[in-house]
Amino acid sequence: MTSFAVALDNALTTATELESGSFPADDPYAVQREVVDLRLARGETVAGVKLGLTSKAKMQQMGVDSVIWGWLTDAMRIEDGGLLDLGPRIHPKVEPEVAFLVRDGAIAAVAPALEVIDSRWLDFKFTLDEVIADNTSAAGFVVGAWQPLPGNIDSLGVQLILDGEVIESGSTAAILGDPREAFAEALRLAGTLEDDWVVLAGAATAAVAVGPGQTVRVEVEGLGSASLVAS
Ligand code: OOG
Repeated sequence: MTSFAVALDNALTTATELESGSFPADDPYAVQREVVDLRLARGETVAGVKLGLTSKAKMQQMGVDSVIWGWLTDAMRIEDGGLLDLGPRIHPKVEPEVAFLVRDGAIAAVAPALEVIDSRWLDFKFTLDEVIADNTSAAGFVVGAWQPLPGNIDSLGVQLILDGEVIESGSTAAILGDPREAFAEALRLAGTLEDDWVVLAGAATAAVAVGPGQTVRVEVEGLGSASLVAS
């Protein structure tokens, strides 16, 4: 176990930040795996994988320019309409996404989804290697009702709604031109995708900070919505 992984895990469990530049990472995905293994050792199980920085909006917001991926665990799952407990978080943000359900290595269904990201790096300022080591900021996710994959999955309107007000809007086209591309990338990067895993395709818009008492909802044209309440 590297001291880098231990420091990231400590930042996660104590909701404290690390400063960019504090650790060298020769192989950031190996550090990420160690960070996830520490979670699994505490009894969490793998629930799927997530893609990050699949949209230009996110690449610009974060100042990095390549697709990254990380692991989702069961402890990150928030039921649709459920509570996001801010207590153990540092500076959570929410992103509107679509989720895919895996069956036989392929897409079995799609749903509107929210991802909660909570970088363990101070002020969300990190290098590409640092955000990869930090399991790509993964902190939580909400998946709405599963639907059959529509033919126009590459051109659905997406809205992020904070306390009833639309604050970000975009299209599933922002996700690598077609969110199915994100699924293909996830399969390529993870090597294998297991039945019933969730694949989060990456944000369709920039991320938005969420605070106590706020309700966040994603609406994806034709697919419905999913929400959480921060407390
Ligand atoms: C990195 C994770 C970004 C996405 O969907 O683009 C991400 C970050 O912005 O902290 O998950």
